[in-house]
Amino acid sequence: TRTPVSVTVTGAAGQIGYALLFRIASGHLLGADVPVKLRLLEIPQAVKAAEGTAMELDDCAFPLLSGIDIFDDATKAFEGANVALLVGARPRTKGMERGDLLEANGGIFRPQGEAINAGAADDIKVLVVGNPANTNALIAQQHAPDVPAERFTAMTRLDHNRALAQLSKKAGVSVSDIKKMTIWGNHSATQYPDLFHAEIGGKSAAEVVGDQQWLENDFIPTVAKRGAAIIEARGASSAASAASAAIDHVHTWVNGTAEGDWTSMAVVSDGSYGVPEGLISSFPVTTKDGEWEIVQGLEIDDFSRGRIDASVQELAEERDAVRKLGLI
Ligand code: NAX
Repeated sequence: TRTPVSVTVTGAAGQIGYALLFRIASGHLLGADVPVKLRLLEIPQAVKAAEGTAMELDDCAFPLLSGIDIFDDATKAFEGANVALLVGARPRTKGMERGDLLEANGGIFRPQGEAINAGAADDIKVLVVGNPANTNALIAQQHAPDVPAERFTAMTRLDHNRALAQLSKKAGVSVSDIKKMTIWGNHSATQYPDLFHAEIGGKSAAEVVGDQQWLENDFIPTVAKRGAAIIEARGASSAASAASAAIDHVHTWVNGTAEGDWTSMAVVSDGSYGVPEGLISSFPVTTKDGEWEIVQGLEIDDFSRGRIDASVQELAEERDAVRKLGLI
């Protein structure tokens, strides 16, 4: 039998954690033949709640789950980790300025980056879910100098999946009929879901829909503001859909994108498409053998250029702000 893969999950007692852990343990993260060991990280006040979730995980008797350890210390939690899902973060509360938010999260993601650097397995893959996800990933990455930068990614797969769902409804096709969806930029309201390169039956989705009004005034804002709409309706932020997207992100990264398709991941820029090198920005990527590659050579028209630049500008401002705070 295979050696279990160690998966560290932070914020394990939170609502995304609750939706995520059971799917990891049942084999959806890595595959139905891959045993997993869970390492849960929580703050001391939430360790008891994490223990409760661990009891329920035990009670599922998942054949692939070979153990659960719970920590309130990052260094221990990331020891030997092959996959790290950084979900726990400091949410923005009333009266908090952006600087306060970035600083509070720097206090979480800096030590976690250091802990990953110190003790994670050589093949560590990191997905940051906790917001502001792209910049939290940048902070962690900057404090893990011995880990290849490309192992740090942030999640825009939920935005990607939201875009697939909205387009499938509008075009009256199944989500599996849609290929090459892209989210560009930041996981924030400035993100740019791109229908010009997305395809339905091999044709540009923007052409198939043929409704620029809808694309600009309905589709883009609906996808970009979906998180707020969920909070408004549910009284709580997206949890199961976020967990599902995290599963998709890692599964695709490890198992590869399909021929003729790609996915969206926020990854360290190499300067492609005018995105400054080093920023963790969402791109169209293909994956193979556990590595990602930014899709090259796409033509970017003026409309898309403006949208991508605006979101990337926001990322550059966030990076400058965390630099000024001495967090990177
Ligand atoms: P919850 O508040 O339910 O859970 C967060 C958990 O993290 C809590 O149990 C808390 O004790 C724990 N935590 C805080 N600091 C920690 C630390 N230093 N180490 C370990 N654990 C720590 O939030 P939840 O709804 O689960 O959301 C988690 C994060 O995901 C939030 O930052 C949220 O904004 C972000 N999201 C990101 C999305 C994305 O697409 N990238 C979408 C969904 C979600 O909004």
